[in-house]
Amino acid sequence: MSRQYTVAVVGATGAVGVEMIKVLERRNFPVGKLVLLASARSAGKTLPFKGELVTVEELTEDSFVGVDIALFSAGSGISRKFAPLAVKSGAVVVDNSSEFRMDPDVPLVVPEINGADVKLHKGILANPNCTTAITLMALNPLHQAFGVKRVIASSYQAVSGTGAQAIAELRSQVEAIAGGRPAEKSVYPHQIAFNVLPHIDSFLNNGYTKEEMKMQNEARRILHLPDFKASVTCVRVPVYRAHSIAVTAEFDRPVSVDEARKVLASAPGLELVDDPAKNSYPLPLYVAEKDDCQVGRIRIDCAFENGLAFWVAGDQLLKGAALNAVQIAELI
Ligand code: NAP
Ligand code: 3JN
Repeated sequence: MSRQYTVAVVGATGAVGVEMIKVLERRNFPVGKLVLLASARSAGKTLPFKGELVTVEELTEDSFVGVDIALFSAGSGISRKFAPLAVKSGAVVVDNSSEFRMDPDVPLVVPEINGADVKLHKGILANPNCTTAITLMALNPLHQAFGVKRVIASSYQAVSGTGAQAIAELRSQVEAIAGGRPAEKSVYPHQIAFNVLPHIDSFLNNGYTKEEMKMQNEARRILHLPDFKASVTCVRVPVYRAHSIAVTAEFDRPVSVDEARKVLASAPGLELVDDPAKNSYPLPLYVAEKDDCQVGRIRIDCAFENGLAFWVAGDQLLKGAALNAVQIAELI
């Protein structure tokens, strides 16, 4: 019998954690034992896995005894404290937070792009930011063909990117407004229903947000391109699930729409959905719950030299988080 692993999911009750459990089951990951960890608030709750109910335990310093692989998605603070403890206990950690993404000792991996980097790990591997991962699924094949120089992009990010409470906030605001009641807000600084917020994560001194700078910083590591430049505006939209990104990329070499389509059509983990005459282009509503990202609206950019504009969408809970993390675990 092939080896079975004890796998822990940290943040098991969250928007990402729940998807991790489903992805482990769906991809038939060799899980001998599943350990579900969350805060004390969730201890005793049960979640389904392979036809059985697994009880959630409170995360403590002793949680990782006997754990082979720990998938973390409970935010940076939890990763900072508990990922090194998990490694000390003998586990390999795949972390979804930004805590270790820029650490040179921690590979930052999208398996379809730089899967070979996993072998450089010293116990912790990092999953990129979801908007970055989805953008690079389309940008990297184009980069391999034409050599990317720089990018200008705007994101349209679903509320599930903020977590379970934000999904509930959009739902309750929509219901309140439809019922003629005032919309109450607690997660976002403004009403999200019937609105768009050009504000994701905290603002930095340069005027960008942290979320916006992740694209440039993380892409440099994933693409192994230290001079890559990206100017990004991240926007929260009242969509439940799946992020979309409008990208203009400038390349070293001339590009054509036909060549770009050919390259994108054969890229792993990516589906070409690009027939504007038939109103066919990627939409968050239809890419939600799919493993593959989708790319379309491919056109020669009319402002940049050797420029191409395109639209890419993907389920950020899957390729942007749970699926990518399990793919990394499969590689190790
Ligand atoms: P979420 O829905 O708010 O879930 C947070 C999870 O963390 C819950 O399971 C929560 O447990 C757990 N947690 C919170 N405080 C804890 C504590 N003190 N001890 C143990 N567990 C604790 O958030 P999410 O959307 O799943 O995102 C989680 C993290 O994944 C983010 O912070 C981010 O770093 C990363 N990420 C998210 C996305 C995305 O699209 N959502 C994409 C990429 C990366 P309780 O239920 O017990 O509170
Ligand atoms: O807001 C989104 O759509 C994605 C959110 C990602 C996120 C949320 C809280 C903390 C991150 C992330 O993965 O970059 C973090 C983090 O910095 O760890």
